[in-house]
Amino acid sequence: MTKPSRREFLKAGGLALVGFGLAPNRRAPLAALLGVRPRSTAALEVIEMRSDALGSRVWFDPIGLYVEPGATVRWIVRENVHTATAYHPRNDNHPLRIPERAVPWDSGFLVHPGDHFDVTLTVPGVYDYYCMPHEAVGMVGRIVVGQPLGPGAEPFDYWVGRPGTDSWHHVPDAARQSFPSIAQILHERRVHPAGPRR
Ligand SMILES: [Cu+2]
Repeated sequence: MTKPSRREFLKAGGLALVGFGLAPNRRAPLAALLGVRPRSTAALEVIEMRSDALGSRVWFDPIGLYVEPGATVRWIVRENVHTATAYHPRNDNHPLRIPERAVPWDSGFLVHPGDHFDVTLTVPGVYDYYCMPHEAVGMVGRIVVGQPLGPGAEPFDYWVGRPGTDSWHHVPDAARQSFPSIAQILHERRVHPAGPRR
């Protein structure tokens, strides 16, 4: 399917150039440009930070996302005030739930609709993140980058009893219940929040 349509596209481009009266030697580079695929710009995936009018329901949408390594994820505020914060001890002693070699992020408070924060994810693995003011009510999300690897693929309490983890906080119950499974993310690629949150 793609080959004939691309040929048609080139043909159309060539005709258009003739129509503009360009000299033949000007045609080649332009036609080549038309034939070349758009330069591989890494994907940008958008996650919305949502809330109902009263602020009694808050959520990320999608709550589960699969991306290829190198993709950039953008969190953008639609309503209310939120953060996008990686599960990492550097973020207020949260347990490590992103790959060991990945750089943790914390957006800080995003307060106006349209405010956004970008992170480029290069290390394969599972990345769990939360919203600082809303983690306790289950505003969390999960991204799988390439492969379901690393601490984020472990059970929530995998670290209990390991040296250096005494100060780590447990993932709150509401958050545990909100995370989509890795299997569902791999299957659906974009997982939207279930039930009344939509
Ligand atoms: Cu929030």
